[in-house]
Amino acid sequence: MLDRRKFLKLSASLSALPLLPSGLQASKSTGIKPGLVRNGSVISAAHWGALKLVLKEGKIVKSEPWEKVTEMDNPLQHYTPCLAYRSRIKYPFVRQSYLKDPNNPKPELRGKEPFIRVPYEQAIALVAEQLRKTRESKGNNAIFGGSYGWKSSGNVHNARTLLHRFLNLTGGFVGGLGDYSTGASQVIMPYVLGSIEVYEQQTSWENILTYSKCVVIWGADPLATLRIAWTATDQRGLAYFEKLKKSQIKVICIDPVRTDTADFLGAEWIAPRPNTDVALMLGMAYQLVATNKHDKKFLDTYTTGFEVFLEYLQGKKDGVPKSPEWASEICGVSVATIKRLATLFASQQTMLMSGWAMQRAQHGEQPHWMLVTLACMLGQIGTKGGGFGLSYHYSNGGVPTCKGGVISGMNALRRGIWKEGKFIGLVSEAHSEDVPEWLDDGTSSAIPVARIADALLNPGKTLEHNGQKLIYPDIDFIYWVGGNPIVHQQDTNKNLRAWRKPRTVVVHEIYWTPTAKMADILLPITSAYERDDITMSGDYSNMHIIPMKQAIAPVGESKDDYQIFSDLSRHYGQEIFELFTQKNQKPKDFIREYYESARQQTKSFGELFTPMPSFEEFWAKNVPITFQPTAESQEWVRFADFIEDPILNALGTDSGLIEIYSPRVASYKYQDCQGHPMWFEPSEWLGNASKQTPFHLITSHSKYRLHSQLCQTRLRDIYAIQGREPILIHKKDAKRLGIKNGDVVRVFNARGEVLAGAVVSDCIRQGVVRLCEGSWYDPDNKGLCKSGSANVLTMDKPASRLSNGNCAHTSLVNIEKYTKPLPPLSAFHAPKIRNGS
Ligand code: PGD
Repeated sequence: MLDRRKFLKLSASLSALPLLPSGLQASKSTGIKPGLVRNGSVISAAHWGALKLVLKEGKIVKSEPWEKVTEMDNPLQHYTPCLAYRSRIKYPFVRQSYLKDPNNPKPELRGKEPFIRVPYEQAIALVAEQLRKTRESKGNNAIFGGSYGWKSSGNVHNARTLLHRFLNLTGGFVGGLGDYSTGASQVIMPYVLGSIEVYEQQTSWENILTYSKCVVIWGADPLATLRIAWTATDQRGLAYFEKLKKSQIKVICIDPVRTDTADFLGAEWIAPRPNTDVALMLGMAYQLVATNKHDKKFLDTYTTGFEVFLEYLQGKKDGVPKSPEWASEICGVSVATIKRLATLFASQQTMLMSGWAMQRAQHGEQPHWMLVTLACMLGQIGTKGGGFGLSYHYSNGGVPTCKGGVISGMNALRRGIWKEGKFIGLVSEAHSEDVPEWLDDGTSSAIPVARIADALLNPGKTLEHNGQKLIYPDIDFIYWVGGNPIVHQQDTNKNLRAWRKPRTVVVHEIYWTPTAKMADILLPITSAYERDDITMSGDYSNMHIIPMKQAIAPVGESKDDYQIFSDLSRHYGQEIFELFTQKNQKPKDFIREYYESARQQTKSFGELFTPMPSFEEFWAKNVPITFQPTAESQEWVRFADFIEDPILNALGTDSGLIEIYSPRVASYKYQDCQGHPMWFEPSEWLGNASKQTPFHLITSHSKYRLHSQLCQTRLRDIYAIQGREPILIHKKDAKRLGIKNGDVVRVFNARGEVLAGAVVSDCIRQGVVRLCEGSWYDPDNKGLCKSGSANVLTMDKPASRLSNGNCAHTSLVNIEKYTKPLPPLSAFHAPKIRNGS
């Protein structure tokens, strides 16, 4: 809680007269926009935190965290000087055949033939005309605007929402359901717990440090993933892990890899085979029942369906008791360890912190459903320091929420109704975005995000999804902004076939990413450092409001997504332009509006509160505002109110209780996701590894990137091996294959092949290899990816009929030493361009 002394100190500092940053001056000779800092510093933000950017002669020369809150360095914060300038798309481009004849654009040549530089106005007119043509000839459901991606921080320049705003106004589009991060969990958890759970605030770290006796980090590497957050990281999650290290709390990491987090915390490492955690948990659950250590009172009071699950657990239905012996055969963890862990967890306050990787797999609904079931059997949910948490590794979950103003952001508005080329008005509130009334041909208005390649290839196919039947629309126009789907989607070769099907692909990108190279019409975008914006930090903590001041002039002819969509809106008439721009507002007007509305919220909070100065003062001062947590938020326990009174504070499930058995899920009669958590054998795992594919591939998130972002910077020099993405391999496996540390290897399966650089180690389970996702796809003329993009090897199957989540961590591969001459990388260069630079 903020005491009065701190409050007065803060008010004094905030009421200081705004100082103009040193060197604030216009320069005609350098072309620096008036108002930009030429020599000095500017505050901005990225997913990797609030940044202080140092400028020299109008160029970013240094980048560092605005505040230091942990001893751990976050290397992502230092590479803005490189990120701002390297691999930039400087001009609008159109693919050669598309420019020649958009009616016969030879989509099979997409990504293979040269681009031609065109004037900006021509590119805009072409997008407007071709979009209109597709709507008229094929309907709104031929336009895919799902456009998934992590974009950049900033509440105004929110690329995907801006795209949706524009596509909504001009008639509608096919969107995406769910996300890649938690595709399986966010669908099953509402049935089990009544909320998606994965993006919920966690029991506060203060409680963990005071009351937990054991912390289990299950399939997560928070030291890597807490370097970033959806808004901008507040960095406190890492600081709490530092405190965990200093505490007496026992830490256990269950993961096929001995992660940086495990090493840092000095944790006990338990390495199951990938994709077998459910079997491991079932073995523990069996042991709890066998030793009468399961909490019957908790199960009776707060859950439903345990008896159905118990029959399965004890093998009453299938004759297979899910004993520690049975589990050990599948997961490769010893019987003694399974029994010991079950006893340990039951005997003391244990917090099961799970990551999301294990649900990014075939049958991905099961691990978190089973984890919740195990936690129910332990009976510690809703208590201080016990239970489970699905977001301690992400966006600083568990950092107490601060009391402060909340900055809102751009919205997608509602769909415009058009008749015979005329705009009639917006659909009523009653017809929200979720209502597919505008897709009048019976196809689906949104498809699960990871089914995109399948949908492009199979129009008209029926997809079972979460109790419904969806029909794939016939997509003929892809509009993508703020994402890198050629890298993020599984099975790249299938994805490329799919992307060569529609007539038109429009992409807005900052960099020459593999997705940008697959565009027909390509518009160059400013980076976050070339535009004004505003963001909050923390996601759960709402700790800071950060001014994101433009630091440098736009590179080349790049423009903001907002500018481009505003210009496109003009092609649809003045009314659409005014609706899109909210009566010709500039980005700065939105920033002011969001700030002022947050300031209004805080006015009712009383004097024990960090005050927000006027917008002018905040903007001129160029310093983030920091809010403070309250005593209540520091003591907050997830599910405490439900545990206190499960009738008054019932969960949002059908029964109001935690559903270990869900009659509704059972009623869908899906073979691959039934009424309670179960072990299913994946189609590719070590249990069916063969001579052709003996290794299980896991594709974790790199600690040196945010997915594919930052891949082109000098940061890559720190970790790449002979320019290739590192692949972690156990030393015994490497020895058998004659592979040495630093060798380049070929990793392959029936889906494709990549080059990678071997890191030989004992910190990975034998038979498992790890190649992090996100390296920019870089094919040679036979399709061998020279840089090591993991998704060339992964499978594009749905997790199950329930969620249709992605299966990024369910693949078998082979690996061999690469002995041919090394092909040079081309991933970070511009492709062939005619008439341009
Ligand atoms: P990013 O690399 O962040 O990956 O996939 P995602 O597409 O989000 O791509 C963002 C792109 O947006 C970058 O190319 C960046 O330049 C661009 N961009 C940034 N700012 C702007 C802007 O203002 N305007 C425009 N127009 N563009 C901008 C990530 C996805 O990958 C996710 S979320 C997950 S969880 C999945 N994880 C895995 C995995 O674990 N394993 C595998 N094999 N595959 C995965 N794929 C998924």
